[in-house]
Amino acid sequence: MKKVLAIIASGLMVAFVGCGLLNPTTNDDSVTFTVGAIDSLTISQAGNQTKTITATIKGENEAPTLSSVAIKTSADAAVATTAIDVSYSSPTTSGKEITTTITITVKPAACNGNYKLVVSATSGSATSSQETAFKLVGHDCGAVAVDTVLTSTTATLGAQGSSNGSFLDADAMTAYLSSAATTHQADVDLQFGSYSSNPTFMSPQFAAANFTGSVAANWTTKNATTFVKAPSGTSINNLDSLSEVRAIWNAGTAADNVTVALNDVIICLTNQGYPVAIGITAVSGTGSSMDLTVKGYHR
Ligand SMILES: [Ca+2]
Repeated sequence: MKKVLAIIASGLMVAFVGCGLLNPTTNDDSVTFTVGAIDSLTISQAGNQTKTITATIKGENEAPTLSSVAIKTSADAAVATTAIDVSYSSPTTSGKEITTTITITVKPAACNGNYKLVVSATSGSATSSQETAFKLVGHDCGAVAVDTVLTSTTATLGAQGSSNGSFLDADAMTAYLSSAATTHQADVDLQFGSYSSNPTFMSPQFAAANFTGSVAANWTTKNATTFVKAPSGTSINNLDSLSEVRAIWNAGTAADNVTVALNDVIICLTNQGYPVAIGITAVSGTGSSMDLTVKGYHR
């Protein structure tokens, strides 16, 4: 019977501790947060994207201490720093308020989805967190692994005087003649033509401004595509993984137009944010009548 009473007594003790009756706290410490909006960020396969916001944190009775700044998924899972990294400046204090600048770095390996920035601070006996939701777009890891094996597709491109299409959606490696290209202008990544007497890949934005007679001049969406020419000797047949294509992109200098010749490999950063490798595998005709056979490694 004594043992039973002892168990009941210890149970009551736990209950009192749980209710805080043995150690009452009566203060009005609290923390309030003002954190900038993040909204939507775009993942680029060309490199890191950063977003900088300001967080101001106020303590009711004393300046708070910033205890942590972290990125989590909307389901509270941790996020690898190889995908999304976060850093913050040493907070400045003004009265009972601190301010810090938070930098979120979205890396090519990040995946589309819903995330949140979690800022935690302590003031006196109060510890609180503030969650700021944001969304990442531009890299569907469900459909495309980070280092995916790319698909090879061949297309024919013609300069402005050719009967073959001058416009290419590199994401699908689909060539379009002018009227179809106008229909698909949001997807078109480049125009091929004889520019300044050189066979040239041009972004629709560059063509619209500089290439006389380009239908892109009348488009409402003129993609600002950029290109990197692979080092001489690069074979298009060796570029069947996204990491290989990305490595050439990262090592090069991007431009909105690039001259092309037989056996060249051009990395094109598409409107979808992906680098696509395009190899010139055959050339026929000259000048404004030139036709190219191109082989692209794309998603
Ligand atoms: Ca495209």
